[in-house]
Amino acid sequence: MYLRKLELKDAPLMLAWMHDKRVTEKLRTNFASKTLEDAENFIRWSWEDKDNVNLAIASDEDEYMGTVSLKHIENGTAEFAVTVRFEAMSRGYSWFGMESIIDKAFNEYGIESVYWCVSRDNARAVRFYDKHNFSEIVDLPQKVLDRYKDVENLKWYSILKGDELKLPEVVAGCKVIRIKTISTVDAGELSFFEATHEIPFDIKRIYYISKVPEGIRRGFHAHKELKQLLFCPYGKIQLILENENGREEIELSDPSVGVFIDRCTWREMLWMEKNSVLCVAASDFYTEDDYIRNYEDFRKYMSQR
Ligand code: T46
Repeated sequence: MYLRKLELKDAPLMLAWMHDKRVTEKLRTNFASKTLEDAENFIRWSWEDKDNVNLAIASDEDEYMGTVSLKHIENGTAEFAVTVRFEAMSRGYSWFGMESIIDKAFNEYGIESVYWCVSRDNARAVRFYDKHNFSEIVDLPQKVLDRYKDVENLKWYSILKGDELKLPEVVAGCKVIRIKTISTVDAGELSFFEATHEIPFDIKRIYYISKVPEGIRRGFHAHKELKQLLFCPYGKIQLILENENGREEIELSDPSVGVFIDRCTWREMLWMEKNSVLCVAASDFYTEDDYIRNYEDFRKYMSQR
């Protein structure tokens, strides 16, 4: 996936989400009346506009998946916004769009501070931004607040140039760990962990999953007893975990980050970039008896514990 200029060929898919209630229900603008011509005009306008940046989030196959924006660019600040098609939701496109445009804001457009807001009723979005340690802001310029004067219950966030996009510390109760990493000037880095020193189980098996096309999902099972450390030494993989703590996702794209799954947890893995590699250190040998491969069985198993 990558960011690129909006193109006229994106207009039909842009119009499709504008008419899709599943996408627009939480948006302030009423998109239902928009036409194909409106979408095309927005795209043409995006090429000329100096106060706003609107880019397409595209799949590896160059299909338009959504729009990510920096709006009202002035005095080194900009407002961030993202909208993705229903088909692109929970597939890592929004997060990718956000990360990429914030990177561009700071490194290409000379912006020092990016801000945005979300309804406090949108619990999933609030939890997502809180978990990534974005700062809540309370003292916004009146000019910005005036744009939202008819909207109540908003939570405002910001990120400043120099702040790191932080990883959450846990995903669905599973610990996110930093794998020790030694960087070499101009010669990459080396990451390592040592059995029992860094991870709290004896490693009996290591396996890795490779040569997976972009957009493919694997997993769809839980383990009853197996403990595992999952990490992605190359590429980008979204890991979706579900257990008694809820259903949450994390993007694995940094070779020095791993997730330790130490409890019965339903998992799904989405290959966000082709050829990404998922490596797993496991506490036991392979045994099919430890798998719960049916989601209803997993729910039942969890409720009986
Ligand atoms: C997990 C996620 C992250 C073996 O014969 N030995 C092994 O060590 C493993 C891991 C798998 N297999 C066989 C079982 C299946 O016939 O390889 C085939 C593919 O396994 P599966 O469909 O379970 O692959 P994924 O990618 O859905 O899940 C794997 C692991 O199985 C699982 O433990 O947590 O990766």
